[in-house]
Amino acid sequence: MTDTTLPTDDLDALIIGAGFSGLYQLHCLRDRLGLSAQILEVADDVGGTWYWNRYPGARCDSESHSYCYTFSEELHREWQWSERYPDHAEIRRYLDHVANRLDLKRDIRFGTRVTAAHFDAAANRWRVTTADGMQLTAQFLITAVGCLSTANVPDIPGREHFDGRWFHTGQWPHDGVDFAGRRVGQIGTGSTGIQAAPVIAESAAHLTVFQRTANYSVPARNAPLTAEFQDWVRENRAAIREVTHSTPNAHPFRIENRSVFDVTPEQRQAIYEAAWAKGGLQFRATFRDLLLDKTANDTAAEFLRGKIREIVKDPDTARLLADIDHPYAAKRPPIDTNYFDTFNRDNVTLVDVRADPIEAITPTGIRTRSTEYPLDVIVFATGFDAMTGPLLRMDIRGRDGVSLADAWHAGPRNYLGLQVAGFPNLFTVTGPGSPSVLCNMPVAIEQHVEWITDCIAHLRDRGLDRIEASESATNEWMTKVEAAAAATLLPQARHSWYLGANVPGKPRVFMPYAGGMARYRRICDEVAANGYAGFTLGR
Ligand code: N01
Repeated sequence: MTDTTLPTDDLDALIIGAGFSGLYQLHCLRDRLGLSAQILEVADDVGGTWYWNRYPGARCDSESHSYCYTFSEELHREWQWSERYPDHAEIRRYLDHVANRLDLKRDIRFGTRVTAAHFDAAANRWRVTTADGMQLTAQFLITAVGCLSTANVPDIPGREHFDGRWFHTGQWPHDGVDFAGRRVGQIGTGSTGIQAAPVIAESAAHLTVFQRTANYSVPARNAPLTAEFQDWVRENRAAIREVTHSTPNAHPFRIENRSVFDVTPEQRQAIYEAAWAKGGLQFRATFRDLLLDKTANDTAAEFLRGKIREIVKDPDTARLLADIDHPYAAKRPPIDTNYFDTFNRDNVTLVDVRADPIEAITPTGIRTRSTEYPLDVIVFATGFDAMTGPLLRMDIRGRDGVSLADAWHAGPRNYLGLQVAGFPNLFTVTGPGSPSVLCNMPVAIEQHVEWITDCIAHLRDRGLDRIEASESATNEWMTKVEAAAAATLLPQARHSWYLGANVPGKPRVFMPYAGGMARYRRICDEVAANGYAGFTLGR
């Protein structure tokens, strides 16, 4: 698989991953700064998370006109999205278009898994090893590995003896899965499971959804884009960008500057109804205090529970679906197409595995404490070892051979989510400690990639060749990350992957920076304007 036509000698920069981050990073370093740079990518094409996530219903929850690059007027003008939310195939087509348009593929080594990256202090080089035994060196190493790319398949006893087929949504077969006539069990009701269940139910003989934590969801209201809207998008790149750059979650709509308590209960109900009818993540933007004040949040939570009870006809099923243990949006809020209505189908059953835990996978199905469910297919919509997983599965070692796994044994620690003390010239695009997953990702990615590019240009312009985050700046930043989360209701979702709680043994640390993308951008700009304050620059 490895492309043997690419040079393997010393490069200025190596980038790991060919998704949104890696592609833009390659373009910036190679075409703007004139560096020698390559991407190493395990898949055999571009796409990043969208290369792998092809499960039924896989579609972006960000609206298409903001789920794209904004750095190029030409790219913006020549690409037209077809739906309010792009599906996985359309996003792959978009990234393929970008890669071809910018002629990026000639510097991507596909089918190449990085297994190790060790910093050689004497040579000031990163020595990178791949699974097929190749060795490459580079001055700068940039991880563009995504936040949600290490599948979390729970270690349920007996899985290896299951006679049917099982799949994790994040590693979905490219030729699809035929559910016709099959009894399907789906474990997991996060954003992925909520997208997948309605589509699986349409073709499966029977779908059993195993729910451990009930979840809120707001209708996506996906639809084809009108020609008028497409024209508006084409002509309004700057205005869309202005909004995505100034809002905390980097979406193309603003959070209303009003408190839940500024309006009467009747007005509030009308606001929630209108947001429900409009659909999408804008529901979270109806009031500024939804994620700050539990009493304010309760009003949205109760509205959404009421919708579940209204939609789902069987009262016991409705009760289980509405029995939600966390504030609205304290976990990443899903949006859906017919999720709750799916439980009105004759061929769909909900099982509460909090009350009746899964004990084993048997050769013929899933056994809970009380019941055996015969199945032909099991779908694990069980999420990811988020944020740190993709980094820690590589053997990354900094100065003095210290491993990233050791440096992060109690949870990720870094400065601005961009650099780890002791790991010079290593940059982590959308790493833990940055807003990343709390945002519309392409906006967060562009900011990181441009900051890293400017930083490397700064070093080169001054004849410097090394940059490393200081310990003291790291300590201060980690305090800010913790304080930003504590100021919100986000840590109240005890089972959230933001906290690492979904992976047994993972340290419970709130990983992303919750202070908002706009504020984060200002902080990063100030750090750069102050000569990269908090970093040590040298030769
Ligand atoms: O994963 P999740 P996801 N037994 O971790 C359950 C992004 N995304 O893939 O909550 C039984 O949220 C687990 O239960 P619990 C988005 O950022 C984006 O759905 O731990 N159940 C939960 O219900 C999202 O947040 C888009 O109690 C088990 C589910 O599996 C992130 O990806 C679309 C279990 C996992 O939910 C991850 O979402 C989809 C076990 N042993 C996702 N282990 C778009 O924008 C886990 N669960 C398109």
